[in-house]
Amino acid sequence: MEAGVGVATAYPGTPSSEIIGTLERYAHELGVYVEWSVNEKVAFETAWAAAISGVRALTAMKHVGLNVASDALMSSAYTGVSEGFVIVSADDPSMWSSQNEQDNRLYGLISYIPVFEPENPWEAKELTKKLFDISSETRHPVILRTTTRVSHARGPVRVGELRKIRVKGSFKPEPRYVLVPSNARVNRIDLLKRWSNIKNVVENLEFNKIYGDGKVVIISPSTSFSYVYETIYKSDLINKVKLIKLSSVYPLPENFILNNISDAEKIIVIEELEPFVEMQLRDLLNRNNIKISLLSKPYEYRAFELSIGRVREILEKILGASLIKEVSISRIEDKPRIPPRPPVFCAGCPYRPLFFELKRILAKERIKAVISGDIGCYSLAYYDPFNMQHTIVEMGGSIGLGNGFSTVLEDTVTISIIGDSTFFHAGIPALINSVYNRHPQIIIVLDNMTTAMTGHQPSPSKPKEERYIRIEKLAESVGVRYVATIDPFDTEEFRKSFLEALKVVREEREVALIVARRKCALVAYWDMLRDSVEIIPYTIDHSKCVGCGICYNLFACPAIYADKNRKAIIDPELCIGCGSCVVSCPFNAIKPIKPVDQEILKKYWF
Ligand SMILES: Cc1ncc(C[n+]2csc(CCOP(=O)(O)OP(=O)(O)O)c2C)c(N)n1
Repeated sequence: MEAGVGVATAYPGTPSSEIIGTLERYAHELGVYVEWSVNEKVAFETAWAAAISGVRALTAMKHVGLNVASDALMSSAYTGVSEGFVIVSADDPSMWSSQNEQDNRLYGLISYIPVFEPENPWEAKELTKKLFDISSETRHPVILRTTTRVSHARGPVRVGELRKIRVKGSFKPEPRYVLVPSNARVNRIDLLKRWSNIKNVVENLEFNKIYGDGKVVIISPSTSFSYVYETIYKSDLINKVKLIKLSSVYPLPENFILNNISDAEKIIVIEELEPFVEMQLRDLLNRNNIKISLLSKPYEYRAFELSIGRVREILEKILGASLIKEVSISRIEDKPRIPPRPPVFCAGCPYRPLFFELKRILAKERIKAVISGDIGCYSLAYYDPFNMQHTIVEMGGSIGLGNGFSTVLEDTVTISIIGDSTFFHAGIPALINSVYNRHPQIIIVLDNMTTAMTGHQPSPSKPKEERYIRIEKLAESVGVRYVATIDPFDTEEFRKSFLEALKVVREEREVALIVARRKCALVAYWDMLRDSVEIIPYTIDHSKCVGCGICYNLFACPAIYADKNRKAIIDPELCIGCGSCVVSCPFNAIKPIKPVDQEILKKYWF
């Protein structure tokens, strides 16, 4: 807001989602256009178009999101921009919430887009503001790369003047926006010229800083710097080593570094993940024929986050234990132990009865199936007691891999399972492929009308000003042979549809798609609380319960547990009155504590 951003777009993904989520709250008041786009590529393109039309723009995504947007990223360096364009890549070392821990600084290298890293919340704000200016001045996009520790940290910031926000721009047609080969070649030369300008700009970046002095120089990018600083400070080494903190990691501020290493005996680079700064530094020393020894962190430290403890280990290994005094770190072991809890579907989650029934159908009908799963809350079905996904690779990968499985696996039914947001994000092209190239698979779209896993951002199936997109209509329009819509709580209906779909896949060798639609339980619950609707919990009739354990072991709602005689008990504090567990009991022992008005429930759950 202080930089005057006019258009901000994103597709959610931890640890990036809070950026647009926060801006969204003030968007209306400030007149900023904020959008949750359908995927990262679309988010990128929307913001990029604004920036080439003279409107300051920001797009934010998690690290793997930049893979989805990477085609656009590459071209954006060729077109350049006419106003500031900041691309936020929120990386996730240690994979707290991700399928890999790729180091997106490397994207700078391949795309010729400069990469900057903030150290803490204060710097994240100030640096972002600065990057808008750098991008405007150099007419080039920039990447702000954060990591989970920075993204999820809280710290004081000083709020500055808000800049006037411009949301409307103008587009001046120029050949550089038309990347046919003849123009792209001109752009390539122009890109290299802009790059040499960017190299000059980073030399004077005030966020690159020097601390302490000594013949040992430690160079560390901002996202790792805090660990290094604290380790050195606590080891009383602050006056024996010189620390160079880098916020501009690509390109490096070469002269700034050269000036500060002139009397160094040793240089150590400490950075999380890949030796990205180190590689560039080796090249810098080589080119300048400088013979200072450059020491790397041991190979195994490429994986996972750094910490004060790990930085100390690295320094001990490189410098010898004697130099490093015992650093006092509060260890996890000192903290109170929290009982381990397996990851489970929430009470009331519509996915539970669906996976429960699917498991029953596959067992009863003796169906050999490969279950091609996807990324979302439903990924939890991989765990006990459901064990219902054989692959989970990347968003949209369910139907995508399903195309291949159904081609090469004999006597095996391919079942692809995907959520609504993931379907819109990357499932549609894979669906079209499976229809056009005839890959018979049963696709189950779990439509809870939200992007639940990342914090309930909108999905196109959630009504927005009465506008929404119906997955079944889309499937019909591309020629899916069998389309059905069911309520996942209605296990009978699901079983019927599934068996019909199975026939289509087996006998007609065509694609079948089932939309299982019911609101995310948390959304329904919050709406009921907001409207002060009474939640009527369920209970167990112990005269009927035989202690078979199906409800707490196989249906596995966290609100149900066993007493010492193995009989089930429902915790009224955790039960949200959904009633989905009723179908799990062969003895009809589960019932509400008083009559439930189904009409009221319908209003909140659909
Ligand atoms: C390329 C990419 N972008 C974003 C994410 C983060 N992410 C994980 S699951 C998910 C969407 C989940 O929504 P949906 O498919 O509707 O399932 P739900 O969580 O609602 O069950 C997102 C955005 C990711 N893993 N990969």
